[in-house]
Amino acid sequence: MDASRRQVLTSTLGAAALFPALPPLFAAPAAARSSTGSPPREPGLPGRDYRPVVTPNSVALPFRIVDGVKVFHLVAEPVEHEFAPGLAATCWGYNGRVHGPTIEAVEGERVRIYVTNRLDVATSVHWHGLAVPNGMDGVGGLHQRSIEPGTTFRYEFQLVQHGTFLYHSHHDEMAQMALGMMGLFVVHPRQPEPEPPARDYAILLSEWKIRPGERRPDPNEMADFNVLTMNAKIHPATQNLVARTGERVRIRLGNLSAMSHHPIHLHGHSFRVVATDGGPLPETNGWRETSILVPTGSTRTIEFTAELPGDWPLHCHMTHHVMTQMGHGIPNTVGVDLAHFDRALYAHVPAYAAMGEETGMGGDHDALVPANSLPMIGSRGPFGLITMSGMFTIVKVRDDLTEGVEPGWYAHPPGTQAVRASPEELQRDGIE
Ligand SMILES: [Cu+2]
Repeated sequence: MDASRRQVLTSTLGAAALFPALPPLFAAPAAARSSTGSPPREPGLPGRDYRPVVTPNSVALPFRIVDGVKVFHLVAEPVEHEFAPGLAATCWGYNGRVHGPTIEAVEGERVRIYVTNRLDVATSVHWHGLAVPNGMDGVGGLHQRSIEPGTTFRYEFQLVQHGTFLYHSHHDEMAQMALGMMGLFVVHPRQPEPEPPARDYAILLSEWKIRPGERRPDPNEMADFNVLTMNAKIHPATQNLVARTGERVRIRLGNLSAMSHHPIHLHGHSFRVVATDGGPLPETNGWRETSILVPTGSTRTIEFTAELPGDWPLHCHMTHHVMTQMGHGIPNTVGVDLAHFDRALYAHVPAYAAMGEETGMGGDHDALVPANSLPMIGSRGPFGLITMSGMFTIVKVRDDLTEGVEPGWYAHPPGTQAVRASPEELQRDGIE
């Protein structure tokens, strides 16, 4: 961090003189250094100074500009939230949403964020990854008095960097984050990118414990999470991402799960990691990936060119993270003749669905489940059951797209789809 940036952060006369020449080891990266400066720059406007990100299943937090300061208002409150049709819970979020709306701003500008607490317990908000004056860092008890119910606190700071960051409760974190109190904080560069990607998406990963039939996420769970979400939705409620063939796509991935790191995998394409919540990565970083581990408490921003038309899954590669509620804690029935069990169990557990049976996994998706819960797996695809749910969405790449219109399922050109082999071709190729 160089002297000018430190001065912005401390607003203390003479701070620059105290640190006239920091050793290179502690120098800020060029991108951050170029963004410093006082006084604050004028507020950036969407469409003029930046192109807003798309947060699937969510929205941007509105703002107003007062005397050159961008003013936001977050309201912490209970929210009835639907994870997917059939599963809803009483969560805690911001401004009527779980998670909170995405905060978007531009580096150099000054933001003032009011936080009103409409919960019946105290809270605070931390700005994850942002270099702010210490007293704005939001850890209740350490940096500030906690925000008591019915009161409004003011956070105010200058944005001295750009990138993908997060905000979340930093008071009774285990409970409040488990109930949903988090959101994305995207800071656009002051100098617009010379070649911005055609698509810019942001996805926040999180995990929950909601026992079938219950209305409240359980914050005490520390291992066996059963609802794994992208922007607080589980497939098939996750909104698809779309791109035209040949377009460059950016996806900002953040993770604020309680206990899990998520290797997010993209089918059909490889991507480059271009930034973390610590800053941009050098363009000379040519290491390409098809899965990127997003540790909890971090962001990873990836970019790729949508080269192949189709419906390409984007999902966590932990197989239990693309399952949902009913996939946990069941007996191992693989290879067992379940005929007797089925008759006996249905009498007591209507939701029971035997794995591998026609009535269970891979079979009838609409088997009865308890009230306010989801089946173990999946959703209906164009060719039957998609046995993934949870932390799963689809990147729909098309040669032709109409903006704002869901493109539907991909139509595979003749001869480009796996099909059941005919006896003739099996014989031709010597397959027994
Ligand atoms: Cu995962």
